[in-house]
Amino acid sequence: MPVVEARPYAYDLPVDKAAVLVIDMQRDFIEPGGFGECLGNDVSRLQAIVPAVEHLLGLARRMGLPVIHTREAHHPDLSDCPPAKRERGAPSLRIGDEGPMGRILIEGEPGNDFVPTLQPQPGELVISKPGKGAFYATRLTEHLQSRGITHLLVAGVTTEVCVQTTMREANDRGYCCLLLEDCTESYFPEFKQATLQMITAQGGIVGWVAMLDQVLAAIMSEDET
Ligand code: C5J
Repeated sequence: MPVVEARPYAYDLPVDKAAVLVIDMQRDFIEPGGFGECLGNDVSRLQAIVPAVEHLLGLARRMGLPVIHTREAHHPDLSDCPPAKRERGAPSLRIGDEGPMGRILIEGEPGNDFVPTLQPQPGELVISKPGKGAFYATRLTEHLQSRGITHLLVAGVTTEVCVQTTMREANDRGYCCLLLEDCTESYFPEFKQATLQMITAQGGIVGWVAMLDQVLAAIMSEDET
């Protein structure tokens, strides 16, 4: 079995029980002119990880690992959006309002789609989620159980919000999660670093962290033996 040099210690990767989980690589969070930028965020930080996530998807597809893409999305009538989520804060645009790329966080709108180079391929699972965590109000658990998945290689944005929430949910459900440091990003670099520390503290209380190259190295060294 490949063993990834990870933090806080080595991560055993049973490839027949592993899937790649890509969180919310959506145009509205990542592209200039989208909702994220409209809120005053520097989206170039998030754009910078797109090539690494492409590499991860290429690796998964070559190896035949299941790939799951999530997107934060609500129904057009907002029936799955709690008022507390829509009314929070004093943003210039709220969920469901018309934004630069269509209605904010509404399924089917251009900004809600994945960035062009990270589009799902036929046969890959797409989970639309109304919350930050990918397990809340979705059928992700059932999908993972039906495929015998126990290990998740996690990527996506933003590290401290939807990625961390999903990892904590997965951890509570018994999944062994490895977060790929160069395949995740935040608008706030200090939040990313704090999240990596929180995940790996106390003997990996939430999971493991490694770079994509460390996963590649583990797989290649296994191939050579
Ligand atoms: C946020 C996300 N940040 N995908 N969504 O609201 O992290």
